This record gives sequence, structure tokens and C-alpha cells, in this order.
Amino acid sequence: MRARTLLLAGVLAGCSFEVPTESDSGGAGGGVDAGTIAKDTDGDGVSDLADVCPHVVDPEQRDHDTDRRGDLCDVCPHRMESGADVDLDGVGDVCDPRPTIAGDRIAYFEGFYKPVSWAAVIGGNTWTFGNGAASQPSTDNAFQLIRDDNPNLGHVLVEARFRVEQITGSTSSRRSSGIVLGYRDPDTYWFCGLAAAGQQAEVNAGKVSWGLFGNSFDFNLGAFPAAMPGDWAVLRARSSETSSGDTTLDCSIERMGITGSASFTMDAEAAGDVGLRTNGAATSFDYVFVVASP
Ligand SMILES: [Ca+2]
Ligand SMILES: [Ca+2]
Ligand SMILES: [Ca+2]
Ligand SMILES: [Ca+2]
Repeated sequence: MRARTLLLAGVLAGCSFEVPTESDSGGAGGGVDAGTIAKDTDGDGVSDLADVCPHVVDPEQRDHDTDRRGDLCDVCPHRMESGADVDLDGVGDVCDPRPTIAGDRIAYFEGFYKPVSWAAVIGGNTWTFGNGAASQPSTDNAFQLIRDDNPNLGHVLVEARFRVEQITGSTSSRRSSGIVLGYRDPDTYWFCGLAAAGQQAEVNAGKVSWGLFGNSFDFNLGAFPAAMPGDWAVLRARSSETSSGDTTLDCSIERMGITGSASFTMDAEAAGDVGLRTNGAATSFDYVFVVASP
């Protein structure tokens, strides 16, 4: 709605819908009053004055956190903040896993504004995309999505905003929702998320792998003193290398002032895809923000 309003504002301001030429930026040209021509530096059809990214072609004008810096040029597209970036690596201080060490980069921000290309690697593709969320309505079985462009990101910080709508009453299904990191195949990946534990929930950080007795999930947990279904929660998962060359997965969840965290260290290289997973829990994901680190 905001993007439409801005676009309309651009139209009303008389902005040109053509790629600007030198004469456009040079002031009065061709006998046209310069004041009637609104400059559009990136030529995306939105005048600079209204453009949330004046130097990036973004005709859709997406601005998830509504801070007037568009998703494609915002150093933290999911959080309203000052735009400060002391190490100048393009990742804002408040969302940079290493705010004073350069070398991190925003791999992508997905706001689920419209259907996107994520592949269902576990369970059927019964997800819905659009209206600002990726949603899995099923409270039965496991479902897992992986972003289709298959980036091998190595160490990452993944942040997602999600809401568990409902969980199954069945205890035969391990009810959980969260982020997948380091996905290699349906039997090898790391998981960070919220899981049901009686009337309350817990944060799980761990690794799924294929072993002698089939699939196993080795994990550590932290308490989350509230029920699993509830309001929107922010989930952060970060993989980083330890001094001995192992990988540590740090997970934290915050919802309405309630927090929980867990971490898990494994003798494995950080590699693979980023995805979303639900098991016995109907869940909506509002966004996914991914920073890749060396
Ligand atoms: Ca633009
Ligand atoms: Ca923004
Ligand atoms: Ca930074
Ligand atoms: Ca940094």
C-alpha cells in the first residue's frame, strides 16, 4: 500500500517514466521548465524525491520496515533503525553479526510479497506465498522449503519473523517450526527453532543426520516459557566457526518480551542452503533475512 502511495505521489509530481538523459539532469532543456521535470536518477519511474532507493532500480518500492529506505538499499531491511554501518560492509550495525568487522554482506532479504521460488524438499508443496507471508497451514507431518537458487553461503546469520498459528494434538509428531541452515539433502541439515514441550515450548539448536538407526536429531535446548503458538516472534540463527575449526549454531527467539536461546557445536563445515521447516505446526513466516560471513 505504501509503495502504491509513493508511486502515485511520483505520478502526481509529474515524474518522467523514461530513462533520464544528460539534458534532464542539466536543468532547463528543450524549452521545458526544469521545475516540471522531476529527476529520476535510476530511471525506475519513481522520481528521486519519492524513490525509497533513488540509486537502485526498484519500481515496486518495497520497504518492509517502512523507514523510507527501500528493501534493496536498506542496510537492515527488516528493522527500522538509523542506517548506521560503522564497518561500511553494507550490513547495518543492529543487524550485522560482526558490527565492527568488515566483510559481511546481505545475501538476501525475502519479504514474501508475492509467490517466490522456494523448493519443497520435504513434504508436499502445500505452502502459500503472498500477502507478506509464506504460510504452511498443515498441522500434520513435516514440511521443508529451501530457497531455489541454491547459494552455498557458508557461515550465515538468518533472521526470520514467524508465528505458530496452531499445533497438532498428536504427540507422535515432533511439533516444531523454524529455520534450516546448511541444508545438503533431506537427511543432512541443521535446525534452529521452537518446539513444543508439554504446555510450554523450547528452543532447539541441532543437527539432523542419517545414522545407523535412520534419521537422528542431535540437539541442545533452551526453555521458552510460553506456549508454542502465539504472536509473532523473531528467530535468529547464526553459524560461526570456533577456534578449533568446528561450527557453532547459536539460536535465539524473542516474542513479546519472552526470550529463549540454545546453541549446538558440531564437527562439520558450515555449508549448504537456507530454508524453513514446520512439523505438526501451522506457521506463517513474515520475512527471511540472510547475512553471509566469511
Ligand atoms: Ca529506485
Ligand atoms: Ca526499509
Ligand atoms: Ca556493518
Ligand atoms: Ca560486519
